[in-house]
Amino acid sequence: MRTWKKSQCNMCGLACGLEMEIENNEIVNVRPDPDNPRTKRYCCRKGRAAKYYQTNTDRLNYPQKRVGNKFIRITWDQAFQEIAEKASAIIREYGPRSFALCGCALASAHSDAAVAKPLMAALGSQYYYGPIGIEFAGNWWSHGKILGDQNYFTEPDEEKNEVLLFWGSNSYVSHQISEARRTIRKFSEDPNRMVIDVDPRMSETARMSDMHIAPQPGSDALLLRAMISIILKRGWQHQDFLDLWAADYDKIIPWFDGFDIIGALQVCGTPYVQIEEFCRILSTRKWGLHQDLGIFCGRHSTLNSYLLVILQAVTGMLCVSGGNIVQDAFKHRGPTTHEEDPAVWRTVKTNRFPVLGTYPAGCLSQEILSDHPQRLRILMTSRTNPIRSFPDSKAMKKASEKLDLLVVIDVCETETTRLADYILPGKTGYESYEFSMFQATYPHVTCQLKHPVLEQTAERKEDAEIWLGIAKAMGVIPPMPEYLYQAAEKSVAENDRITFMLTLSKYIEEHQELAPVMSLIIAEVMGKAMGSAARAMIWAALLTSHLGTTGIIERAGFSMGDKHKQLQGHPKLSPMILMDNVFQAVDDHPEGVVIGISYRETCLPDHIFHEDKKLHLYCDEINNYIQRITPEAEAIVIKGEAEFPMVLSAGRHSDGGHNATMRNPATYQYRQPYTVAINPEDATELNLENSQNVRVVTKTGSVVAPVEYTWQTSRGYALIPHHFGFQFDGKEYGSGINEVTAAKDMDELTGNPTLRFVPCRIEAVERS
Ligand SMILES: Nc1nc2c(c(=O)[nH]1)N[C@H]1C(S)=C(S)[C@@H](COP(=O)(O)OP(=O)(O)OC[C@H]3O[C@@H](n4cnc5c(=O)[nH]c(N)nc54)[C@H](O)[C@@H]3O)O[C@H]1N2
Ligand SMILES: Nc1nc2c(c(=O)[nH]1)N[C@H]1C(S)=C(S)[C@@H](COP(=O)(O)OP(=O)(O)OC[C@H]3O[C@@H](n4cnc5c(=O)[nH]c(N)nc54)[C@H](O)[C@@H]3O)O[C@H]1N2
Ligand code: SF4
Ligand SMILES: [Mo]
Repeated sequence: MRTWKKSQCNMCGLACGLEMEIENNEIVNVRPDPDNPRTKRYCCRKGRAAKYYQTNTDRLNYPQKRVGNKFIRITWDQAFQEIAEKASAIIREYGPRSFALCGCALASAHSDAAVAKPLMAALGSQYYYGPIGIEFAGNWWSHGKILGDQNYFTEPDEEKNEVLLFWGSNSYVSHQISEARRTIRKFSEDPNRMVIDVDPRMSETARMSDMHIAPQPGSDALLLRAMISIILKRGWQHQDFLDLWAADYDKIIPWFDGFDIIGALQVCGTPYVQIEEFCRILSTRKWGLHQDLGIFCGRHSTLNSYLLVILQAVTGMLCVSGGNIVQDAFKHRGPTTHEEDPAVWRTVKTNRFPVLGTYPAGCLSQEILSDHPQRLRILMTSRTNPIRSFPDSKAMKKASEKLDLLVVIDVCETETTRLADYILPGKTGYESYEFSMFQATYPHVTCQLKHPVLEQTAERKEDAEIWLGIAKAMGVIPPMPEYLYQAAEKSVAENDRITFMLTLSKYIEEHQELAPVMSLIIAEVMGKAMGSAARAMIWAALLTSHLGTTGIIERAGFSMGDKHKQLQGHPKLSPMILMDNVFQAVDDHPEGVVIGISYRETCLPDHIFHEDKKLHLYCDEINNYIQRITPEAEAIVIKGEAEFPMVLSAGRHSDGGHNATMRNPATYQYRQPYTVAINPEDATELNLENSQNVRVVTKTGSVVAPVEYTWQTSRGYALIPHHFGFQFDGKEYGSGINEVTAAKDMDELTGNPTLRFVPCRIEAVERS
């Protein structure tokens, strides 16, 4: 019998609602879920292809341990026990700085982080690595400086924007904004709205846009400095907004006053008239911005993200309805990192700080390979494949071999599992409970708990449960008393989880030393009662959500109801009673629920966290940095050098492939060939025929790929997709793009890797 079940895609940050048709415990059909309150009837072809992610010839079925060059099958108990003994011994000898955690999230599946991060903290370590340290760090740091909290960053208010601006993002292909293709088409077809794209090449998004600004790759900082200078010079800034909200507007004027606008735009290769018109539009219309890897992995990544916030402020479009807004997700990603705080660890070799708790990805191999006595020795990962996805794969491989202990949790065999000491098989998001923390669509705050749509047939466990198993074996939480399990079971049976919370709080009061691991205790005890640690974790996340005290939840129709009337005035318990009702609704509706409605009118004051309730536009780090962004200095790097005259975009998020998650070649064989895309004029100049093999050489290494002629890319700019360089069913597919990137090439301020600006040369490969 075939049945349709509700689910959610985990391939990109949008977490689109999916309906899956299941027959004989297999996904046979996928369609967008019309009942999903956030994504409605939308999903892209990657969501539709979910069955290729699920059904994989290289699936892992049982725990394995490396013995010599072979892996042998072991039991879960043996795996947990041995991992715990080895990790504990290493930490005892070398201290907690020897331990790092990595990954713990897919683009939109975050349940395992809720267990793994408290485990890391309980072991005394701060070292968390993940893709955040590849993409968002500079942007979050910038918002942290200006708004006062790294959790809140701006996105376009698509419902009300007049202009939708993409900067370094190819959203028509990569999505990343809600209902991307539908939204872009809507703006493009509406005579009163427009799409503007800033991208060196004629991407799919640029082709849909009404205005395409094509700066030289890597020249965005110059362009942004020139644009803000034009706006201020013309007196187009939104002075009322600045007077009302900015604490220190005067202090940033010197960054732009007297700047060589003409010289800068010449280096950018963008005509003055076009840029002036662009500035006029941004100063007179309601615009919203989506920035992505062209900025995050570009040159001057953090400075650019910072200047993009300044651009929003000077045009009065920062945190305002119709402009750029902040989505209120139901859970914070973590506490803001104050890097000046001496309690925040710097990496020992590279002296880097984290942003929102995440260290730069490029540091990982360097920190393992260093000979510092406090170097990293233990790495535990889930839901990531750092050998492929972190900069400099060769260094990552060497580092993995040097580690004393590498534990990898994955659903299938990968480049990283092959180097592990222990491989632990996870369930996919369709075999287990799962949730994403990126679930907002402005002004609606939504929440969806995925329920398993497939039965488990092999010896796999939910990721959150695996982390919990390691935590218990390491003694991070002691055995729990039976009465707590009973209280949890009763509370679940009676739909009254607050009573359990009261019992647990009392237990923690009596065992203060367990307060820091309370979330692990919930995962264990409530996880048992609910049949899933991940399900218990979303309950805990909702119960402690900061939204519980904002009124945002009540606006979506939720109340405390009749439960625990006698506790309803209690300042701590009232929000929990409210949020427990929200959990009930979320658990009852696997298609997702609108759990809150943000306040449009007060977006700005609601999201300024500085004590003076003002925007802090100035900071010393940017002041020092921006002085170096001059046409003369920038031209030298942007124009390239003789040995490496071209620029490689080391990665391209293209239609058929998805990072390294979508390994089954059936999904992209004809949509996403493994090529190096270059402009036909460059190809002619280099005397290259379409489809012939070339070697792309960078200072780190080289890869061989067939040439693809395309007018989509600009002169001097080559692109290789990053989905390749893997084995599937014993066969090799392409080369990993991080064979040619360098771990050391990272943003000066926050350490994002420079993956979209890799100087290279292209050589013909001799035909045999
Ligand atoms: N189909 C598909 N979709 C995906 C993914 C996938 O693998 N496949 N991955 C998902 C993930 S994890 C992410 S992070 C997103 C990424 O989504 P995107 O960031 O949209 O993906 P990219 O293809 O890297 O697009 C970056 C754009 O920036 C441009 N660019 C490069 N250098 C510069 C520069 O110096 N300045 C400017 N202004 N632009 C520049 C490039 O030409 C390119 O068009 O996609 C998500 N969606
Ligand atoms: N040079 C270069 N490098 C890049 C990029 C680039 O453009 N160029 N893009 C960067 C970006 S934006 C990102 S987001 C990263 C992505 O890189 P990673 O964080 O490494 O993510 P994926 O490549 O998607 O790999 C995810 C892994 O999780 C596994 N997996 C899938 N589902 C589950 C599950 O339910 N449980 C468990 N335990 N495992 C699961 C998959 O099998 C896969 O091995 O790569 C980055 N690296
Ligand atoms: S847009 Fe993202 S979340 Fe939605 S279906 Fe596509 S890959 Fe999945
Ligand atoms: Mo990403």
